[in-house]
Amino acid sequence: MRRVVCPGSFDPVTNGHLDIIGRASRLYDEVVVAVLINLEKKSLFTVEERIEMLQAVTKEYGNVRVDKFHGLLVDYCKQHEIAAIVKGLRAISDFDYELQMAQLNYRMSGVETLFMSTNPEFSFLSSSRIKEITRYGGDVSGLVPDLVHRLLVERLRG
Ligand code: COD
Repeated sequence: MRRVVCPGSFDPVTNGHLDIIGRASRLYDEVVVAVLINLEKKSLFTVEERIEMLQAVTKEYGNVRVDKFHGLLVDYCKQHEIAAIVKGLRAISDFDYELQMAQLNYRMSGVETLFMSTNPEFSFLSSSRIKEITRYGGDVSGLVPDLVHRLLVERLRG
């Protein structure tokens, strides 16, 4: 079974994340979307809320499973027999950071990282910008799934 992981914070999932997950799901037998439990970082949505959103928006793919993890991603990969990490690359600024992580992860474990170039339609998207725009009354419809849009507006504008 060719199983890969798409890891992230997903606070919340955007159409950029979803594009990478969907494309990976067409290439591999199973895609595990793994949400990082990071107690040091303040998040808008709880890990459980993020998992529920991800499950709802990836349901149609059929071969995508959503899970959470803490600690090192490569330890999670070993425990779950995952041979590769799939990441989306937006710009040069992502590349420096992602290359270092990919090389460290390989050095630690032999787990490969595969990069997919972002769909240009979503290359400017990040969860933090989405939250900022929504908080100040901007419209992010079309940039996140409808369900996420509703929950964002509810949480940030009451
Ligand atoms: N288009 C395409 N892809 C995108 C877009 C977009 N618009 N936005 C994000 N992505 C992709 C990127 O590949 C990104 O890596 C991934 O989605 C997740 O994005 P975020 O912002 O939700 O998540 P991050 O960047 O906070 O996630 C970082 C990880 C959790 C992957 C990382 O910190 C990690 O692996 N942590 C575990 C601890 C560990 O193992 N550390 C050692 C590393 S060497």
